[in-house]
Amino acid sequence: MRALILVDIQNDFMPFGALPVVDGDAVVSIANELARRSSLVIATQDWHPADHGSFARMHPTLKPGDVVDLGGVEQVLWPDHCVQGTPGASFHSALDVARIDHVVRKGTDPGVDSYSGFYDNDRRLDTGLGEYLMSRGVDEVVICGLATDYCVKYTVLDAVGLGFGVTVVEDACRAVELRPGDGDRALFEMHAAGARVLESSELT
Ligand code: VGL
Ligand code: ZN
Repeated sequence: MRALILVDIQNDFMPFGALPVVDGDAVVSIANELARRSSLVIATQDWHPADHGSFARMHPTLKPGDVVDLGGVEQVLWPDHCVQGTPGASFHSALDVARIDHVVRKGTDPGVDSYSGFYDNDRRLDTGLGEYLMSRGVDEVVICGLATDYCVKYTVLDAVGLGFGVTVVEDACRAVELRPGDGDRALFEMHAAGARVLESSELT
């Protein structure tokens, strides 16, 4: 049984959003096409409280892109984004949400970030996604969305670690690229960890 995981296809990661990903809206139509062909669709949603520790605003001397220690975990600081209940946290309006079977909200604890749809960054809190997939008989996941170098990467690495067969759909992902090349490096890491990296046209 195969499932599709759409990672953080939310307004704040679009070119017009608070944490803009270049060309982020290009993933929406491909994600919709993949969802039409999938019998089980999961979407993750970055869902932060307004005082989340990953927000640079919470660290007055620092700015987005700086790195801090957040509860013992190295944390990149970001502009405020995906605050619970705000328009920025909503899925892109063109995303076919009617096809989504299950939504995983993450990053809700102000003291720890959660790039992965499976675990918090300190790897203590389990979102329940792994168990959900296993309860549905899923052994294979196809993953795409935003951003390649953060939430897609960590979701993919955890899925591989949990023993799922994992395919990343490269043209349905875009990267933040705090440093140029981060997107390609992330794809290389996912491939090295055991994920297949394909174009949507190659997916059967
Ligand atoms: C993400 C940075 C901060 C992502 C989420 O969805 O990749 N990146 N929060
Ligand atoms: Zn976030």
